[in-house]
Amino acid sequence: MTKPTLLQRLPLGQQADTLARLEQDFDVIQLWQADDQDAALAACKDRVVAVVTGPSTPTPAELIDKLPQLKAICSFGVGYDHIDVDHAHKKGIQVSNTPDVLNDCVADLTWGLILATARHISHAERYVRAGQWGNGPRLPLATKVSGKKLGILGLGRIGREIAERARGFKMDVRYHSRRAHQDAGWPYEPSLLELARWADFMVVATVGGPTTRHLVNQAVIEALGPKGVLINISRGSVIDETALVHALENGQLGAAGLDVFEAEPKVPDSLKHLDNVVLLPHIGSATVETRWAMVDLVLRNALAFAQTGQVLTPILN
Ligand code: 8YV
Repeated sequence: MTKPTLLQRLPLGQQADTLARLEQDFDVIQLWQADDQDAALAACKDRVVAVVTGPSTPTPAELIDKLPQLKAICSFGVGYDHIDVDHAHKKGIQVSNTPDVLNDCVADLTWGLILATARHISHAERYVRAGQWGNGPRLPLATKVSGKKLGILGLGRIGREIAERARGFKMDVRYHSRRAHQDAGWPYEPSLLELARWADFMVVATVGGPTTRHLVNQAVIEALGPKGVLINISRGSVIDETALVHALENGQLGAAGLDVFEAEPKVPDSLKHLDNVVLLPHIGSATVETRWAMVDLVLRNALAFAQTGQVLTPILN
């Protein structure tokens, strides 16, 4: 019996193991291996029923429309702003992501960024490596973290893990999101501007995409203020990066810790010259354990679709 065709658009984990698992139920086309990807896509487009994809290989409506038999899109990562999910749903195509398995690692990295930014860890390390300890100017004193006020924008699964970890730092937590969560153990702040005015530290943990684009604008950044610290572990698009750079350069914002940027992997050069900024290359989920769990969940979604017609972790909106 011929197997349904799956289009794998990006490499995942240990290639041999991944391929062997997918080949149990699919005829797999590894698109990224093709010398001419357009030709390879044209050759298989009329029989592809499932696609494995991720943030580095966007799935807009035009691509979905090129695949008339498509029934499932299985994406690597929890964020799905790189997929036209509404368009897929209108055509009856299921879309899955990899929720939950990365919550701990992204929340852990958030705390790494909070501490590195407030306590000048990266700056201090550069200072030691440059031989300035004992020879150069003194490092400026840092900002205390414990006991401060933490505002969280977006209290989803990751936002909650970030908030849980704040207990150890004896911090006062409030959050803002589209609506209050009745089961949340932290006070809801209906105005993002007010949250920024109140907070010492503000963490962006909301979804990306058009609904949240530039939610953190100049007014919000200025409300956080010259002593405020802004952390972003979600999507660069949520913060107006031009306004952020301007505020950091002009002392209207104290400091920023960023794992994500508007035009990744491009990072504005002006940010690289500032010592009150910590810059990371989108590594929130990048541990051996979590990346393996993400790959495993992508494969389980694809195989569940082949075996039952349903993915395991569908995106429902
Ligand atoms: C990326 C992420 O998927 O899950 C997400 O939404 O942003 C990350 O885990 C990962 O970095 C691959 O690009």
